Amino acid sequence: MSDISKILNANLWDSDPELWDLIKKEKKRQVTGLEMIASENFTTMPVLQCLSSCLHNKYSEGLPGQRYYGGNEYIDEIEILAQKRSLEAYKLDPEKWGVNVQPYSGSPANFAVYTGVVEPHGRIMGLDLPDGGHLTHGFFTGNKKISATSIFFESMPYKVDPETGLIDYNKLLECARLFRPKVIVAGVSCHSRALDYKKFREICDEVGAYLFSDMAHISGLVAAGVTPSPFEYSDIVSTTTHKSLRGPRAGVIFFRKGVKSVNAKGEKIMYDFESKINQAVFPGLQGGPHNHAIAAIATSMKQASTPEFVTYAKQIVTNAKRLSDGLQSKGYKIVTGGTDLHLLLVDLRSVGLTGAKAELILEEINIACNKNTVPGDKSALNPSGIRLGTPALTTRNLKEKDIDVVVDFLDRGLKLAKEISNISGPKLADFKKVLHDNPDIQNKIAKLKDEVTKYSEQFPLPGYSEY
Ligand code: DSN
Repeated sequence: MSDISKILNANLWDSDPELWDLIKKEKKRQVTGLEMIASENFTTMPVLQCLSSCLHNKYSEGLPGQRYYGGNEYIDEIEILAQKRSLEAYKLDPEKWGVNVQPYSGSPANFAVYTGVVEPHGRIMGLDLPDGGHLTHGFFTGNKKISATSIFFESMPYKVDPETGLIDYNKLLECARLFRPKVIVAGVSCHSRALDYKKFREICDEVGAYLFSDMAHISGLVAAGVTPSPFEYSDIVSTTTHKSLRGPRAGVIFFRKGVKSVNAKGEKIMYDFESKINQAVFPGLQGGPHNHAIAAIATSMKQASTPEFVTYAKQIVTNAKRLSDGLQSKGYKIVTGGTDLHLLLVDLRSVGLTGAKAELILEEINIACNKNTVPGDKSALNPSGIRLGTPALTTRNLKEKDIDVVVDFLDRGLKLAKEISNISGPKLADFKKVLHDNPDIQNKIAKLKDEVTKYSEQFPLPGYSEY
């Protein structure tokens, strides 16, 4: 074989053992740990096969039938299939809804929506990041505009009630009346309750705003019909496809089209989102679509339309409720008192722990989660809670009885964190020092990690190769 042929045809494991070794280590981490990051999942073999297919090779700027390059006969068919299946997965009438499947992921999708329908420095309201919103819904701090949404547009946050943890819709209305936003975003990254889309619609109608729902976290639950759908009340809906939907790392935007209303003279007023959003995605913000990801969207939307997926989505919620009940029975405070969805937020203030310490100890015992602000937290840099989700564990076929075992692991891990904190005092640096240097603590961590590892290994990732 010539040198060039060797490079072109070699297996990754032969041509780049250094990288291959790292991939295998990551695979081992995924198999031997409990993945409880609420936004993560293990995607399916068909999705992975699309992602590593020849579709990756093709440039296809533009939309099907209107490409800037030749050779897109099959790419067009694939994108049209992805569009059709995306509408079908959410039972949308193609006369009334359009869809763009090209956004690279959720953040570019959201920025394309703002770029398309809000003028520069136009006004946007979204749930504040520390209250469970997303960066792209307009996050800024007292001295810095953090998200590009707050740099290129004017954003104003709405909040949750610090006592109940629930969205304060009255306050949102009051602020919206003053701020007069062009867009109100209904969407969350860390909120365990279903949103009241009807109420959002009423508020939008009163202040003349578009209702833009970002259903990224819950799009699998919406497709399965196990949580209220944003489509009935929204003008525009975006989603990532890799969270509860279990598809590829990508984004999708749905927008209303067709007749919006008929005026007094009998003239039809049409929605005008389609060209604005399509043009914002390309050529406004992106270049060539990721065709391998678009194919993977197509196959994951097909999966999401099956009875098996409904069973999966129901189990995600059942598992999250069981997790919440189990933790509450062991004395932990769950923000809002429980969950309707796939995640929950544990408020650790009453047990004298911080989110950072909890995240750290759980990582030490092979449980992945993330520290998170809880309502009323003074500092976003030192949050008081952890966010736990069940989509990934449910993909690995954990059921209620298994969640009880997970609750026990979490409780033992958090009690160990408390023991360390009692020795170290409040500072995280001192906590880390005790965690790493104290032989008794190290022994306890090693024992618990071993139990978690052995338990996790009983739940293989179905259909997966060694990478
Ligand atoms: N990073 C995601 C999450 O964890 O919620 C949101 O994009």
